Amino acid sequence: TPSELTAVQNYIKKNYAAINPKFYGKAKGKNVIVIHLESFQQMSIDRKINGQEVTPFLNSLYHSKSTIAFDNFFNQVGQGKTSDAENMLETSTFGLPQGSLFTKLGDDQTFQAMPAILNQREGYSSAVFHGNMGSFWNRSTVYKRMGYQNWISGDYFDITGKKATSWGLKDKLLFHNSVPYLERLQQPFYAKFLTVTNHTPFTLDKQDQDANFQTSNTGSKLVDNYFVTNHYLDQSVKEFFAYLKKSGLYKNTAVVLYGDHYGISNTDASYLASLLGKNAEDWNDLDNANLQRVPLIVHIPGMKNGYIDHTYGGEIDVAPTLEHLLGISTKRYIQFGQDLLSKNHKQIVAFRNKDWITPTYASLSGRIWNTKTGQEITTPSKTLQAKADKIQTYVNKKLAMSDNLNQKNLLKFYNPKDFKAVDADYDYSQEAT
Ligand code: GP9
Ligand code: MN
Repeated sequence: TPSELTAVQNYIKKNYAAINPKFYGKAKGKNVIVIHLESFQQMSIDRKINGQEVTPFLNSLYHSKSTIAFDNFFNQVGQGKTSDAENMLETSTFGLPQGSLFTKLGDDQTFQAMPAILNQREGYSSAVFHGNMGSFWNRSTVYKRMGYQNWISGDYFDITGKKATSWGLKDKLLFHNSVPYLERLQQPFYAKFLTVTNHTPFTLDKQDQDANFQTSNTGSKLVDNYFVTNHYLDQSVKEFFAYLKKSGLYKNTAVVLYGDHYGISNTDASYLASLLGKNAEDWNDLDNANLQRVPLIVHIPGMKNGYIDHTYGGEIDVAPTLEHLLGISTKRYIQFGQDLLSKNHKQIVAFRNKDWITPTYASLSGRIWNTKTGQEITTPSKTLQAKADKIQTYVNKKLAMSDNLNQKNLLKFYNPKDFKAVDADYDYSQEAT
């Protein structure tokens, strides 16, 4: 009901983190390309195996002076996995406590999402490119409701034989075969590429493997294969950047790269111990939580004061961060995240299961850890317990507010300034293009 909406609005008003004038509008007017790095974890960045970098190209982007990268950026997905990550990035609201918002609510949900906001505020066109069939995760319906003008899915591409894995068109082909569609987009555009080759079980045909890259020998085939598909993903992004430069698009385009969630689950994570300089026998919950870091790399050609930012944040924070970089104010929207570049960012990362992590402490299944020392605090002092309780209340409230908004579709009642409701009247069939 509208009164429930008022409660959310009041909460959001208090949650708002002011813009940072140093970065506001840094990417104004540029095209935006978001590259969703499937299952790609921060621990692979700068990782060397047998003396060789796993992802040399991503590493070069990560350290570029034209990049703001985040090394304490966490995935916050629940059971909706990729679709939860997408939902957070597009809307700055959480996925659901159970299941995928895309599939459970997508058919009649009201979204106030990036494609519509960028279109209405700055005249952006929009498109998603992905090598799996259009109906997966209910995308064909959800994207319309988010205001995506074009949805170039596996239904458009030849995905027969060795051109695809079981998750869809291989990444190198996805980038390559998308070019004719990308070049037809009116600029500025907001385009998202969802990669798939680095998806469990991380199998890759010999012909696509780099004979010069020798992977790990951890005792887990899954882990060893993970680095092989990491490396392939890296090469595919490198090839895409080469195209962007050659076509001239590069100069006018901000590229945002992020990992959606872990590739190596907690069951296999201890096999990473030796690579990470740890003892497998001592592997603990905090080690697992630390591995929930995924990259967020914001590359803005022409920018010279890039750096690696240590702010603790997560996927919920991307939309306000990106909008502010584009010079689009966000105060009027219902967003649960905060601009990562804001001086007022709270640095409390809420996981979907109500666990949380901050630069000093973490709470995992009800146990408290010191994030700095890596030790569990088995008997917290009164002061620390009070502090942890306060953070827990904050986390619970944030998730509950988001769930209330989404489960009751409250945005249907909300009319932000100058926002025209999306009419979802897009034709995604091949014939339409
Ligand atoms: C499917 C791909 C993978 O199209 O996006 O989704 P996931 O299994 O990671 O949720
Ligand atoms: Mn995924």
